[in-house]
Amino acid sequence: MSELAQQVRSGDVRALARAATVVENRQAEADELLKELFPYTGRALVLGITGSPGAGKSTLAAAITRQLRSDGKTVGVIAVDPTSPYSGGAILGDRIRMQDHHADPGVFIRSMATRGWMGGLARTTTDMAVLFDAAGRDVVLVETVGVGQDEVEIARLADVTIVLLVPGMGDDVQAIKAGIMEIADVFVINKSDLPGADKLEREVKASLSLAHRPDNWTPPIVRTIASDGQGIEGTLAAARLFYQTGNSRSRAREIWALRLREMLRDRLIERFPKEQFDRAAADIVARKSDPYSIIQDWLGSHA
Ligand SMILES: Nc1nc2c(ncn2[C@@H]2O[C@H](COP(=O)(O)OP(=O)(O)OP(=O)(O)O)[C@@H](O)[C@H]2O)c(=O)[nH]1
Ligand SMILES: [Mg+2]
Repeated sequence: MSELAQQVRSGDVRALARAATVVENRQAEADELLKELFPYTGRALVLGITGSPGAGKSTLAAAITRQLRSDGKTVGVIAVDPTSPYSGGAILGDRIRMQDHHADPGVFIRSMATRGWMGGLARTTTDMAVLFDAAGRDVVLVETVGVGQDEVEIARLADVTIVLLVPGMGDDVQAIKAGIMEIADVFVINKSDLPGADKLEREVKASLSLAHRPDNWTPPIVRTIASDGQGIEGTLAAARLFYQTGNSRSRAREIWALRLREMLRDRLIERFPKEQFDRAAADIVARKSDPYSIIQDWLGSHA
């Protein structure tokens, strides 16, 4: 085993930070490192937290972190910010730091921006979760803004997906539109100090009664006031219940089947230099060749 992998395994926080950079930047050694570490994974509980901008995801993540720390658990936090490298992640970092986790080696936070390439974010996020798992983190929290298909994909990488809704924002309708409704294993009605929580709960219940999940799980609805630390134990209990029923396992197989496809596609494409695509495109446009022969040829020489 490489020295870095050993240090990560031993829980060395500085090594974990170095490894996280290797993974995030997809340096050449990332695959080797993850290969070494993968056998030591499968122990962490990976919780995805998703919801509209400002729903309170970071506040909830910080409150859950506080709860887990007082239970003696170690935590890794991945904040995925698809829009800006500065907002979500930095806010989460600041907030957690403000609340006594500064200099606590039991909390490791990494925020990631897309840098304009959505396609790879789900993959990098999973790799990061693998890394944190191998490093012995008991719980890995993944915060993503649930607005589009890519966020939904990221959310699917978690063992348990928590969807945050907020009263009085028409969130229920938005959630259904974005396909968020189907991915929720646990619904959290955050900001339940605001008016409209009852109405929202009724609406979520109504749409749940119409949905049918293949695993027959009915997502529980938990109310929280994350900013006051209320409802945190209930949220964790609901997430653990889903995990313990074994539902996460069967979904893990689906997720890996999808992920393998994505990895195969990525790896295959990475083998061909960009110029080769450009040249081939020029040949196609000039009718010197056709896309079918080109692909056949490429696959033949790279299969
Ligand atoms: N009233 C009320 N405000 C809350 C609650 N939870 C969070 N907030 C506030 O809502 C605002 C947004 O919270 P964040 O945790 O930053 O929300 P977020 O979903 O992480 O936001 P983005 O990462 O920017 O999408 C902050 O001002 C919080 O203090 C709550 O339960 N009740
Ligand atoms: Mg946030």
